[in-house]
Amino acid sequence: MDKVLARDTEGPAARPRRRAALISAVAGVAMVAAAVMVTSPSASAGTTLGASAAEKGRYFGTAVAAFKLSDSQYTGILNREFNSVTAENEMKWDATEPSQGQFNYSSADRIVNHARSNGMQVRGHALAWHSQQPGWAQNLSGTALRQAMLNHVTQVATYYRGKIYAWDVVNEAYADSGGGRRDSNLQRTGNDWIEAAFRAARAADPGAKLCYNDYNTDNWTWAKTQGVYNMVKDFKARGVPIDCVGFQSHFNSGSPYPSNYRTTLQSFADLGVDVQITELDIEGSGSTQATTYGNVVRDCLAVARCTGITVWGIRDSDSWRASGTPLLFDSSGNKKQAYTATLDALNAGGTTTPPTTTPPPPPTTTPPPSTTTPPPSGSGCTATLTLNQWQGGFVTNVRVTAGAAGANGWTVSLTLPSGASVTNTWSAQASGTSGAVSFRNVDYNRQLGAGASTEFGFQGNGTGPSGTATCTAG
Ligand code: 9MR
Repeated sequence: MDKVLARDTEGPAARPRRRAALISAVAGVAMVAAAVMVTSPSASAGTTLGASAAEKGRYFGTAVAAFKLSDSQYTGILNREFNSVTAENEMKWDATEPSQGQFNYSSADRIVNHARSNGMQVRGHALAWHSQQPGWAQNLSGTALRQAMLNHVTQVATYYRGKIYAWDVVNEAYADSGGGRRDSNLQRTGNDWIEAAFRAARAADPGAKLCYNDYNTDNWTWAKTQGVYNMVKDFKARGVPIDCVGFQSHFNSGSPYPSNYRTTLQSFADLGVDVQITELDIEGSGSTQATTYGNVVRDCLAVARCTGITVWGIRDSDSWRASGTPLLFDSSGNKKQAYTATLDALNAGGTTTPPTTTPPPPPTTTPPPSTTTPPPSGSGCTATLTLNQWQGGFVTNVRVTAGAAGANGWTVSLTLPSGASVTNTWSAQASGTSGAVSFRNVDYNRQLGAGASTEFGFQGNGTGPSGTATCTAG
């Protein structure tokens, strides 16, 4: 972070926006930003979205399209109102790695350079996603796809190391209904693909906050929201490096702003992650739309760990849903009622205490098993269970370790406590859901070298198993 701070405060272009640049550079150390804000009040404070949000220790951002940066009306509003940007498409896999191993950052760099020279921070979007994959990745599967995805995460996060406030490491991995994972080529590489992506991102850029980002996770009662919540809870319990959850918040009549939105934000925050509103747009017009924008802002300000809001475009004509006029500026660049309601809500926000953000922990490697069962001396394997239990449910992670002869295939068998049942398994094939159950390797983790290990896991209802289980090699 030191290097970033020095870079951000040095250049002449950065000076006019020094306060915002500092916020950007010390995003992980909000108290410093607060001190700067207190000692150097600006005449523009509270008259723009970015300035007003900064007074509350938060950012106000927008999605930006690189090709629009030559539109002076567009950049005029961007530079005046916003202190954070997200590349609308330019950092996606198809844009940054159009051919395998050949990286192209030209469009993304235009956005990052514009942001940095105007004192704005950058949200990175998105490293691993089932959509907008280049054709070559769409044609991969299994280990080849897993390795390609991890390489992509590593390369892109390394290239932008020190310049990104928060990365959407994984985007939209949950199914629209049912609360489980979305089927995708990435999901088919093994349920642990998400945590593998987070670990790779942390190793590549330890200073960036690492987010999981999704849509239709705003309503606390929806199964999808609960599915993501349980994943984050499990990640926190097991030390998977996740720092934040992004709520896209594309609201319309089919997916309306829910009255329990604040509950959702607070509940996730209570897991020990920041929450961010990452792609906000609200279809509608006039006072109804304005009121909803105000409600969203008030909800974010009410949650200490809601660190910022990003709208998904500047003018209605810039929106992916332009006909729904969902943004804060009309197609001529005029401020809408929604803009005024947003600014008023920001200015009225109760607290001036910025969220206290803890710096992300150092890079983590795969956590060791909770008990140290030595690998078997010859053929065979061992299985060590780590249980994350909560009221009514559990996640058990299993570390399989091969003996000195290695393993070409493995099966873990155990007996679940009475009343428990398995609802979801990753990185293994389950047989049975209650009583005596077994888990067989899948393709990518079938072969284990001498003493090597792999992890799989399962989720269930009731009381989960812990300790050790029987492991059979072959
Ligand atoms: O706004 C983006 C649009 O220009 C692209 O055509 C589209 C392609 O998938 O992606 C849009 O942005 C999406 C974002 O990356 C992820 N969440 C949903 C957004 C709206 O579709």
